[in-house]
Amino acid sequence: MPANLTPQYHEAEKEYRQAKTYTDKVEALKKMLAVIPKHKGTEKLQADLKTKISKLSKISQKKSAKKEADSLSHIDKEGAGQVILIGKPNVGKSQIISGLTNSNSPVTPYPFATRKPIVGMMEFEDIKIQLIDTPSITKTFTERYLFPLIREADIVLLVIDLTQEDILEQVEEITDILRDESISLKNETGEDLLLKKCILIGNKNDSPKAEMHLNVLKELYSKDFPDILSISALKGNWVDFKKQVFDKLEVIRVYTKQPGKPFEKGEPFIMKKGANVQEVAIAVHKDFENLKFARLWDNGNYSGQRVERGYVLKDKDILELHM
Ligand SMILES: Nc1nc2c(ncn2[C@@H]2O[C@H](COP(=O)(O)OP(=O)(O)OP(=O)(O)O)[C@@H](O)[C@H]2O)c(=O)[nH]1
Ligand SMILES: [Mg+2]
Repeated sequence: MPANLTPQYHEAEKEYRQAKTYTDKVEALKKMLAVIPKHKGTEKLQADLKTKISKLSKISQKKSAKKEADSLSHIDKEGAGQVILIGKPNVGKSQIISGLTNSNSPVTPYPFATRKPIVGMMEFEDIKIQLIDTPSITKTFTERYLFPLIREADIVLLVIDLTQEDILEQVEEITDILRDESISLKNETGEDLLLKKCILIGNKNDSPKAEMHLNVLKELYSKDFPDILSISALKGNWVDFKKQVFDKLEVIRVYTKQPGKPFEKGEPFIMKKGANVQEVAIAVHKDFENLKFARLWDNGNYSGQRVERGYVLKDKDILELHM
């Protein structure tokens, strides 16, 4: 029996042939199926269309799931450094992000409220530091994309709930899970281990039991974690927190000044601790590769004296570059 296909069908088929993505192909196939004349002569064709739709839908779903996982496993760095907060459920990671940034990360009394990484910018003096809130990590389930995110971040904040009796397990569970992925948060050496700079954050220090638990943490872990800090994200006492995060990033701020003009404070250049005059000059502009000399102002010893290219800079130094 002839199929007697209609112009609408041919139109949809053309769309199918021209479709570039699996999603578009599936859409076109569905249109073909909708407009195909329904009679005996097209039964085989209808069945073929259904099979194709089912096959291509599966591929398309797989592709978009992979795409999503890929897109979650990287976050572009912004500001003076990228800081990732991790921990077991309900320890207060989202409370920290909400207290310090403009991001609205849901804070809830029940666990697993955070389902996707959430990025916010924390202000510290005249710079901004990027914080990432993450879905909780547990033995039973951990999002795979968290591992590349942790690897890429500049520092890790391991957040512990000081109100709970299981503070040691909280640390061990997370460090074990990361170790299985060759990531170490502890102050140790090990072949093939990626050592991450980490601050152990004991949260909820507004609660009565917190102090005792903090002391236990310090006693047992001060070797593994040279930086242990207790906070109350609820109360929002952020001064030490911000300073400690900045220090741990091990960056310095260097300002520049135009020759012959008074200093006007602009955006600082963020450099790795240990950077010298030449490195800052190149960061300012590649033409400064041929730097002749520089003058330095700091809050102590220098007020415009010449410094060598190899001079190692400190946080808040002001440089005047001469070509
Ligand atoms: N007392 C006290 N409670 C806090 C503090 N910080 C957070 N909380 C409470 O702890 C609960 C969990 O906080 P969240 O910020 O949602 O915890 P989370 O680590 O993001 O947890 P999930 O994303 O849901 O796994 C909420 O009820 C908060 O109000 C704190 O410093 N003190
Ligand atoms: Mg959360």
